[in-house]
Amino acid sequence: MSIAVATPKPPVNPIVRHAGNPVLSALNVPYPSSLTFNAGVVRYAGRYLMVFRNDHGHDGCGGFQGTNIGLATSKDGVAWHVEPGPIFCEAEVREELKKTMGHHYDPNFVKRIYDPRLTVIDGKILMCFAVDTMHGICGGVATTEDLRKFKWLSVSAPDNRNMVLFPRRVNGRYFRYERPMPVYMREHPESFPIWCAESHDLVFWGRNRPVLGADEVPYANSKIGPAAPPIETPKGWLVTIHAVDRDPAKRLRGWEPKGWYKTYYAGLMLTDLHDPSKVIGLMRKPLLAPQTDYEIAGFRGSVIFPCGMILEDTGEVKIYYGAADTCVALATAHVEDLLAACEPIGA
Ligand code: BMA
Repeated sequence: MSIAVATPKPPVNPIVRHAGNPVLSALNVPYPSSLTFNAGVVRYAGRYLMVFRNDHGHDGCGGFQGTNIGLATSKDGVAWHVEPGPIFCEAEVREELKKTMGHHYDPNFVKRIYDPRLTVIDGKILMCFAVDTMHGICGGVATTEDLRKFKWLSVSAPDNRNMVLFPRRVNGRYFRYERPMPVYMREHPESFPIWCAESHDLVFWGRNRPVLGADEVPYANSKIGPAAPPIETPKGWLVTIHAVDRDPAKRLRGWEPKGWYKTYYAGLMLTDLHDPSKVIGLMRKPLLAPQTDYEIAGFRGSVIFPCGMILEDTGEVKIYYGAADTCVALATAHVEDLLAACEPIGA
């Protein structure tokens, strides 16, 4: 009689939440802070650097004073020390935008910047961010030597955000994913896809084209967007996405006064190394679905919003995500497991 031996299957969901989550919250911030989330992270000059969105002065009823950007540093990517003051405030946003827009600038133009993502290209730190303006939401790219002073390189036309830069040029050009959100000509409201754009100098962006549609992501019925800047592997660019399931019949936990009914998942895709507009693999289930208390309860409950991803020399991948629009959490996986989780597309 032969005994059947089960062949081990690759892990269905290869990711593990850090036991000490959240790794950063308003409690760690030594200046006014209500919500500390959506953080870009890079490894730079022997340290980990995190820029995070800091919403301050929330009154608990949805009103708040403003948003600035904070900086935290770490030796291991797990324990973080927050610098004494914010690195980018509303006043600086207005100044930089004035320079970028010239005589088209209106003092009421900008409201705030938020959701920063970091990328190191050729040893230089670049930051992408969203800007809320009187004309709509725009996406910006800035460069900085020291994370104290920023030079704005470009601000997109509205409505666009969630820009993430690739860590190197592809076919000689800088590359980014982005998520425009035009509402006209759309069959389903908020069904926004991920797009890409290319640039010779990080200032002028063109060759815009769609990459992945919300309808291609099985667990999304609404918008999707790029999450953390992509990491390079021999098999392709590994890219986290966020994906939204919108159900107005649901009232999810949280203290968003308008009512909150959108679940944000983290997802994963693999794109072609030589043509990142081409998706070659997709994880059919969420990489992370809200399940822990810090992901389910907060300002907007059931939100997972990655903005940072680091590939360590050991093959460990650290993924930093905003949880419930309230704090920053960390999850880890092995790069090979992440690659195995992406089902081939168009093979
Ligand atoms: C998105 C952005 C993010 C936010 C997320 C969940 O549309 O506004 O800043 O984290 O919604 O509320």
